[in-house]
Amino acid sequence: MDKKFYITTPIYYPSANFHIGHCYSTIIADSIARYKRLDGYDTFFLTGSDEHGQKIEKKAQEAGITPKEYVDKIVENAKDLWEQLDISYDRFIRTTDADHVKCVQEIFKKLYDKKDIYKGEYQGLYCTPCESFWTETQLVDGKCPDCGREVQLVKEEAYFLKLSNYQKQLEKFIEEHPDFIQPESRKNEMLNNFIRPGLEDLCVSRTSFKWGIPVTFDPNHVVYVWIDALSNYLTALGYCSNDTRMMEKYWPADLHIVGKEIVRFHTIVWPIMLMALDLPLPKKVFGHGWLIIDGGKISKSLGNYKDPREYIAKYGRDAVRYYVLREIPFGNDGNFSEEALVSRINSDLANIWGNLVNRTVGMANKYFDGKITNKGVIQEIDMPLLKELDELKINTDKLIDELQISKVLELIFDVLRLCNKYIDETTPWALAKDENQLERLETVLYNILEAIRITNILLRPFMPTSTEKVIATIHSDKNEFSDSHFLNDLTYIVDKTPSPLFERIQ
Ligand code: ME8
Repeated sequence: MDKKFYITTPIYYPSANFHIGHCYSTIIADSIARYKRLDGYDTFFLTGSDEHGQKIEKKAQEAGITPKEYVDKIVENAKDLWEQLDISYDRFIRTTDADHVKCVQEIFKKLYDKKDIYKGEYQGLYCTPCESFWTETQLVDGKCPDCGREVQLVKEEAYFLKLSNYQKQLEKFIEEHPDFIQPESRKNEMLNNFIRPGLEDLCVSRTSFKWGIPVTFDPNHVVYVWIDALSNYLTALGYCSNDTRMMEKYWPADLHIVGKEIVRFHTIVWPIMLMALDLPLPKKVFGHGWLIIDGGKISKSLGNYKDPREYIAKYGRDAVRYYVLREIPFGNDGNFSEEALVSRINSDLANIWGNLVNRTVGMANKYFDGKITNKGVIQEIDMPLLKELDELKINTDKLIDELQISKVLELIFDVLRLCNKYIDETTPWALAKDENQLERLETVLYNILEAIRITNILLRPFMPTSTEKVIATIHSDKNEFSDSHFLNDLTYIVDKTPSPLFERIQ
């Protein structure tokens, strides 16, 4: 069977410009998508914007423009941000795209015809900023448990999705697929706090505002924004079109990357929609932690953040990518601060990686006029480094599958650190003084160049720009994942005057 990989980010609300938290999910997804592509998977990477709902309607009203004008501006800004961060998405889906609108209408109708959606009356509590319904008992101090703001009592005629019908089936699926919800702690939270206590049917239409996808057979109603949004993962594959190739190739999704606060929608509502549509369920939903600023979640509605472009302009896109990927361990929250970003640039990117490349290229120029081949004078002291290089790809593959992105970078940087230690131990400057040691010296430099080349291949998904620079500096033409092991017979001709990979920041 062909290797395929379908990965998605949440589609974000364009209620305000995207911030570093949105960058975080998108950079993770981009890095994994790039990794899988380089690893030979036919990959489809989807991101986009979730444009309907009461919140956006209100924002547009406040700004005195139509909702579509309002979101158009923010989407343009978002696409520019993704370009600046080198996000390699295959489609940016907008929930206002014609194919999506049509498909959501068809999905809604299909579920209605199957009697999984029925008409009733909704009376309950709604948090507009989160576009979430809550029950009295779910509130915390009478407020929205997700954002802490006031909820409103709403009462309207509405359609409902029969979540209750699928409760047992969902519980069984989650128990039989221990990898479906990651990390494990979120799985337990979903089972114990939400599913096992009993699922109430979900209100899936609204009549009190207009900015949404109309229900075709009852146009006073617009489709609830979460039903609209979750469907994007299918509509982007042409689920409702005549061309079934994308669905056949990519469905089910391999990985939905989401923030921890929306795991609930992705592991309860979404699987139930899919069961009702008789479609297989996604293989994995990964609920990552939040970037925190001064102890609080960075959030559009709190406005406690800077435009990510400021960091990109100041430090470069790869530094921002590296920092967010490296700083936050699997599934945890992590503090975001400019100081920590600078400190990561200095300690890892400049001191370890940049310094290694500079030193090595400098020595290759000084001792061999920039040309290095393998003289094969191996010694015992080379073994730890060669062994690490041998196992590196196997280890990064495993960590990627476990979604331990921070650990992947830690592992690769450990090897770079080991190279710096190897230089200190093999003392090329001493070897250079002895005529009889020149072949050994060239072997040492060859080993280090191999280490630079191999680590660079595996860093490509995470830092696409800087790794291109390294490739150009050492003039390597073996840069595919299939080349990520020690090769004996390369000739390196390094740059005479390379510019530093990363400058130290004062
Ligand atoms: O929830 N730290 O959109 P949204 C880390 N439209 N990630 C963060 C973050 C932070 N501080 N802030 C936001 C929605 N995110 C829906 C999604 S999907 C079918 C519909 C990221 O604009 C994280 O991925 O509120 C979070 O889940 C998402 O942005 C929320 O984006």
